[in-house]
Amino acid sequence: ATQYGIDKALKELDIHAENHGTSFSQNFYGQGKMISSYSPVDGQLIGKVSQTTAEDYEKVIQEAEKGFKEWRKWTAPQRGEVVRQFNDELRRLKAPLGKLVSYEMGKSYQEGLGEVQEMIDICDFAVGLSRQLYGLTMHSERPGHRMYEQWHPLGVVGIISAFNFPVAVWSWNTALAWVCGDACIWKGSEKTPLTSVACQKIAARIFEQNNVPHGISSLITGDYTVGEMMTSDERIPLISATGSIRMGKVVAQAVAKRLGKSLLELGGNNAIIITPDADIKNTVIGAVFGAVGTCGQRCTSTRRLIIHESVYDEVKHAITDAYKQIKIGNPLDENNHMGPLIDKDSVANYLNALKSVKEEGGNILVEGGVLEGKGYESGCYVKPAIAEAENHFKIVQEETFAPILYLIKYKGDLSEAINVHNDVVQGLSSAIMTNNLREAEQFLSAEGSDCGIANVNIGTSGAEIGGAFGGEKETGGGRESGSDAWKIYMRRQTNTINYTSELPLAQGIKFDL
Ligand code: UN1
Repeated sequence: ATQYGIDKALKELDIHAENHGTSFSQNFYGQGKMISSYSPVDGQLIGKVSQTTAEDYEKVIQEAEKGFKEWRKWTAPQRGEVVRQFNDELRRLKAPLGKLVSYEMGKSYQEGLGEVQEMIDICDFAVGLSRQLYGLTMHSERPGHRMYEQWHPLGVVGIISAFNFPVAVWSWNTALAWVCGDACIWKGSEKTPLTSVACQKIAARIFEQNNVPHGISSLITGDYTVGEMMTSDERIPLISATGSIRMGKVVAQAVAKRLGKSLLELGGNNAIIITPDADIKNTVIGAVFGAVGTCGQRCTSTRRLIIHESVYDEVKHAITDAYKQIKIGNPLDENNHMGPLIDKDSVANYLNALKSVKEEGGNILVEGGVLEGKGYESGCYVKPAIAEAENHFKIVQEETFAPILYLIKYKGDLSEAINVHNDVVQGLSSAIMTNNLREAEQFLSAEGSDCGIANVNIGTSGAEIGGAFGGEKETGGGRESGSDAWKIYMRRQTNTINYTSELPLAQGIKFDL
């Protein structure tokens, strides 16, 4: 690790061996049991944080509520100015933060930098937004009346994020929620606690310099029991949660029970349809990056290729050939394409999936397996695998968070491929590779892809922050990041103002006294 400058990065981010995991300001505290963070890169202990206890949480929520009451009085451009300064700090610390993401989570350093770039981009977006947050004006049916709507800060927002994008997903939520005037409490993944601590330190420092009230950025740490403190808490009007479908169903029910709002970003089972008119060279790049990037642990990772029979063999050979070039190893070494899985549980899931696909009659084209020996001591490095399979296989219907790609053949026209494509419970990201205008438009039409994201001639992963990010069906329906995703972080108020000396009723109702 020292060789790749991890010690220096930790120092620049002010991360020590023991950082308490609860904070509503620059001061970390907490008495809970210690969680150790081991790097999947080399198996080394990076540091420890304490799990948030019920008592710790109570301090955080009370401070957040108190802070919100002040923060909502700041103008949105004033709040935007704080986000702008926070972003300057992210730009300055891009390299060390990208490195820590790579070391604690295991994605390639380039992808770690890319993730911090997403934070920078959403902050820029949020700063611009702080002078917008537009509401509509309407024409009243009554004379001498003005009608319009305005957007007010919502309150305390609870953010639950996953290990795979340990910093960007937090920023998609917070950058918007902060300019909207909300206080944010973040439970990062207990698998990547130090990246959370690093982010909280940056925010708390900039906030303190600007006299932002305490509790506008808070951090809590731990397993699902800590998440439950927020989901069941009626003081939190919005819970934004990213993770598995199983987790999302639990969160959604807990929040709905108290009539709170939830924004859910759950599993994907993303496919690329490859038609007879596809550009094969670009298809290979898009599909391989989509399948092995982040070691197959993006919610947008490519899991299925649905290939027309006329180009099936050509695509199959091109992809299997490309897999031979993939270098697996320390993700901080920029010669490698693919780092480790997050932990050994994840390796076990990967192995089980490979076993299942064989049992269900799949044909393994590129054999997977766990890597051993020098450089692979953490036990988390695996080979990316490819299997020929059928869409209805139980294992193909599931999201396995690992680099396993399924090849599925279609014979008829594009409608058949779209049927196969949509025949899964998830609906996050999708793509078609074709130079045929009719096919591309059919895929994007109401009868086409049923996903929240549908691309033409690019892969399924690597969305830009400017669009709304999220998906349909069991992906949960939430939208984060760009477009008008900010609206969920605010409450809408419709105002009607009568400036006459009469009091006419709407709908022409007569009521004389
Ligand atoms: C995720 O995997 O949770 O579109 C987010 C992408 C990234 C974000 C992925 N911009 O692949």
